[in-house]
Amino acid sequence: MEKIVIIPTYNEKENISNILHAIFNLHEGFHVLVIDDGSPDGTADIVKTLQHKFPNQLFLEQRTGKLGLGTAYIHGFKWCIHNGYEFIFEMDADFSHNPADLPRLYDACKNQGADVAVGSRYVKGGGVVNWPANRIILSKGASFYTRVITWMPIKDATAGFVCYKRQVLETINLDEIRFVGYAFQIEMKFAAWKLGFKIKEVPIIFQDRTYGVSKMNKGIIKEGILGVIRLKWQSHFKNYRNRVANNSIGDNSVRFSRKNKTYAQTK
Ligand SMILES: Nc1nc2c(ncn2[C@@H]2O[C@H](COP(=O)(O)OP(=O)(O)OP(=O)(O)O)[C@@H](O)[C@H]2O)c(=O)[nH]1
Ligand SMILES: [Mg+2]
Repeated sequence: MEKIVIIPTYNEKENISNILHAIFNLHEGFHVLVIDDGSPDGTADIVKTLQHKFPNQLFLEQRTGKLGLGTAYIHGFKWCIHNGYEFIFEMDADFSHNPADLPRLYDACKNQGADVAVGSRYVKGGGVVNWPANRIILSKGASFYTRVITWMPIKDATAGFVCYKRQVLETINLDEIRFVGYAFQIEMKFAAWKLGFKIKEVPIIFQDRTYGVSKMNKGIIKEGILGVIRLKWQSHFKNYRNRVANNSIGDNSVRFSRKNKTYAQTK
């Protein structure tokens, strides 16, 4: 149980089969967990059919309605921890993230000392293809805004192509992660950074989706703008690290020294 890619889906019937084949055709040993939110277009049925072709590699969790990207990932993280995976990836279904980049994210965590590897559009070697100017401005603006407010040293704060070492997801109290859209991606990175984990940005080329429709909306943008300020506020005044650390995981629990604010792991 080494590595697994979580793919949240809502109405991705045009993409889901191709993206799954692209991952399994890498022959790099990636398993996949699809979290489908009751897609009316039958995405989950396509996954179920493919489970016969990829037994013990392809898993499906079905939820009853569109409950949001953030909660889909939290559900997936808990499932992957429970099932013993060591490297847990986030990836979109729409080919914006190139499956061929998965091994580089894995390598950054496995061999280069990263706890979190972020597929980044805004570091040297990264980029965006086919995105309309307004989406680029929104995305770059969100990352810049996040850096100015939080001081988190990450160029692509909203990135959704990520590899987490298991320990990171075990250490974060996932029940305290509240946001749903881009703010969820920022919140996860912020929590990992505040807990002292090493985050490495790996350059990727991001492509706009060719098939299917965007689930982006104004609520997601609003959540991001207000959410970043809330994160910063909490991290100052509400002992953020104690709240966001998982203190209920027995031997692996994380304890904080209030005095010097560093954390130590107990074995
Ligand atoms: N399970 C689940 N998946 C979702 C939900 N919203 C979006 N997704 C999936 O999350 C991934 C990212 O969503 P996208 O619509 O591509 O969002 P985006 O990448 O920000 O925007 P576009 O690329 O412009 O469409 C895709 O695989 C979607 O199918 C949701 O509420 N639940
Ligand atoms: Mg997309």
